[in-house]
Amino acid sequence: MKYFQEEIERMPREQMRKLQLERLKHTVEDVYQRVPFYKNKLDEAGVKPSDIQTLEDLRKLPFTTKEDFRDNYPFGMFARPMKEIVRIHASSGTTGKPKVVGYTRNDMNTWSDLIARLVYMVGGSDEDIAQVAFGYGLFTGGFGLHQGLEKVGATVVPMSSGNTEKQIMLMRDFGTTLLIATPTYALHIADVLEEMNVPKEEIKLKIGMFGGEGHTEEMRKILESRLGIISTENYGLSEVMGPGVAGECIYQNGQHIAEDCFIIEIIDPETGEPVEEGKPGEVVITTIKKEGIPVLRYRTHDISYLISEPCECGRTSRKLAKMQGRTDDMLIIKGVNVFPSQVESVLLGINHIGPYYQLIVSKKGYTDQLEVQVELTDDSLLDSFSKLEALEKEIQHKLHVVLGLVAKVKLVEPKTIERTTGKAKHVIDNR
Ligand code: DLL
Repeated sequence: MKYFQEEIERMPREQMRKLQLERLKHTVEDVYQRVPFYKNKLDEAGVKPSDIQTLEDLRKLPFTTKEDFRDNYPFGMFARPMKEIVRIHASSGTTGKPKVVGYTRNDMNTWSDLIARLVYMVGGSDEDIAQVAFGYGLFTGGFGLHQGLEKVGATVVPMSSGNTEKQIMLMRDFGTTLLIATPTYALHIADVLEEMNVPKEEIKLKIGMFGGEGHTEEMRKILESRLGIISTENYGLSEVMGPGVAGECIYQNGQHIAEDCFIIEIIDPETGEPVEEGKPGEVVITTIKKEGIPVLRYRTHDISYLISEPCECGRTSRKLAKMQGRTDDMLIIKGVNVFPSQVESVLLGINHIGPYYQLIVSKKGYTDQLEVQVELTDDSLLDSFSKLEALEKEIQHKLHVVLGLVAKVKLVEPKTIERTTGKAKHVIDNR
C-alpha cells in the first residue's frame, strides 16, 4: 500500500486531534479578524475565539448555512483580498444565485494534495491514464480531480463530460485505466459501450473514481461488472473545497476523511445536537486549513455516519459511511420518510428492469401519491399484458416491504428516461 502523505494519513489519533485543535483555533481567530460576517455571527452568539480551548468547544460556534453563502454573494465570505485569490468555483444550485468560493495558491496546493491522496488510495499512480469525465468549469469536479491526478504524475485526459462516443473512442485508443465521473454518467458510458459493440478486452479500465453524487452498493456492482473495474466513491462539496473531503480506498468500506483539513460532526438535523457516535445524522463540516474561504460548521444536509474502526489499508482517519441521502431529498409521503436511494436498492435487485428510474410525487386531494417509473430492459415484455402486470405487482410489493408505503409503479419503454452526463435527477415533486 502506498500513501501520498504517509505521516498525515497514518497519524496516531491523539496527535491528529492535537493538530485539529491547533488549526481550529487558528481558523476561528482568522475568520473573526478577517470576515465581518463571522465577526457579527460570533458576537451575536456571544462567543470569542479565545473560548475555543478543546475540540468539543467547536459546538459553541454557530452553524453556517447555504443561505449565508447566498446572502453574501459573491465574495462576502472571503477571508483574503482578491489579489490573493487565484481561482473561483461555484455550485450551481437550481434556483437563485450560485454559492461562490475562492482559493488562494496555498488552498490550490492543499486541494491537489488531497486529491493525490485519493488517487493513491485506489492504487492509482504515474502509470495510469486518467480520463476525467466530470464537467470542467465552475463545478469543482473536473478541475479538482485534474490537478491532483497531475500531481501524482498520471497522464490526464481532460475529456470533460458528454460526447460519449468520442469518450469511448479515446478510452479505447489511449488505453485509459482510470475513469473519473459521476456514477450516473459511468452507467451511461457502460450503455453506450454496449451499443457500440466494443469488446470488453479492448477497454483497459481498472478503476472508477466516482463521486459528486451517491450510488448504492447495488449500483456499484452493476458498474463493476459492466465496466470491469473496481468502483470507488468520493465525497465533497464546493462550499468547503469540492472533491477531496473524503474518499474510499480499495477496501470500499467508508470514505477516509481528510481530518487534517476538515472536522466533521454528525448532528441531529432537527435539534442541531450531536448524535451518538456511529448513528446517522446530518454531516456538518468545519474547514481548518482553508485560507480563501474558511467555513465554520457548514450544514451540508447530507446524511451519513462516522466509522471509527481501523481500516485494513492502514490509514488512521475516521471514515464517512456512504451517504444515505440528503435531508432535502428525503420525501415525506403520507407521513413516511422515503429516500431515493432506498428505492434504487429495491429496483436494482429485480430482473427485467434497468437502473433508470424516476420518482414522481403528486397530491390527489389531500393525499400524497408516489409513482415510481422504471425502464424495462427490453421491450419484448411490452407485448404481454399479464407479464407486465405481474412485474409491476412484484415491484410494488418489494417497495412496500422496504418503504412501508404503497407506490404506483409504471414500467416504461427502454431509453425513455432522460440520460445525464452529470448528476442524476431522480425526483420530480409536483406537490
Ligand atoms: O459534487 C464535489 C465533488 C465532485 C465531490 C466530484 C466528489 C467528486 P457540489 O456540486 O457542490 O460538489 O455538490 C455537493 O453533492 O453536498 C452531496 O449532496 C453530493 N455528493 C457529492 N459527493 C457525494 C458522494 C461536488 N460521494 C453535493 N455521495 C454534496 C453522496 C455526494 N453524495
